[in-house]
Amino acid sequence: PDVRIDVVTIFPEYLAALDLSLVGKARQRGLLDLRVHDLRDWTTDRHRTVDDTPFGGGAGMVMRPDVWGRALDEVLGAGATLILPTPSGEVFTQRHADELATAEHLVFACGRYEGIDARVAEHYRATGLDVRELSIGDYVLNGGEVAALVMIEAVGRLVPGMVGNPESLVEESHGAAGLLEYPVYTKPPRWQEIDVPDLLLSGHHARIDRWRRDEALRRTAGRRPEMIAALDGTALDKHDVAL
Ligand code: 6GU
Repeated sequence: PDVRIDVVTIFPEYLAALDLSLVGKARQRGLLDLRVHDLRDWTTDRHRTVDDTPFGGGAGMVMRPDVWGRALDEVLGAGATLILPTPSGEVFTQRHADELATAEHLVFACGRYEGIDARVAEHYRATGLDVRELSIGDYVLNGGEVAALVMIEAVGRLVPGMVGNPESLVEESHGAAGLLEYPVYTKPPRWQEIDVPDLLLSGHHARIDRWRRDEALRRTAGRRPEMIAALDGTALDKHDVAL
């Protein structure tokens, strides 16, 4: 396989969705070697304990570094990238997805409770591994499992051979243009008394391209003004709509 992904979690069933869709097909076709592990397999006590109370006090429980250490020592290989999904991480973007799609081996360590003892990230960084603490946005989830699903789908669809139509990788939101996508329409041409814009049925391809760019610009300015502010000086020209 071209790509190896391991996920370590106390809820392996949460990752069942990976058997479906593009990721599932890539696995069936042998492009992707994806394995999900139960962290409790590396516990040593009768109760299979993975957490304990925080030093310094405070609410909740913290995941123990010794259990994570035994798990990760076994799952990590020499060239692996270790991903720690955490709301305290850098915000995961398409740039991270593009970069991680070039890695040979990704290991996701999914924390629950108040997080994983900070020495885990520190230790594996000190061994020279690429360790990434990544958040999927500014809201709080109960654990890293759903975040890992999000990142695996974003990375997985970039793996060569996983997307049927290569054009769909080029022409998409957050792509090269740095704009949101234009609105799309299909049949029927009239639905709930709403018509598809006439121009799209006209066959005037140059005018359609112009209209789509203007709609993308208007939509981006309205919904994501910070993306317009981040465009470089060459991104807009005299033909574009005034924003
Ligand atoms: Cl990666 N984990 C958790 N628990 N909450 C999050 C998150 C990650 N990203 C956004 N919220």
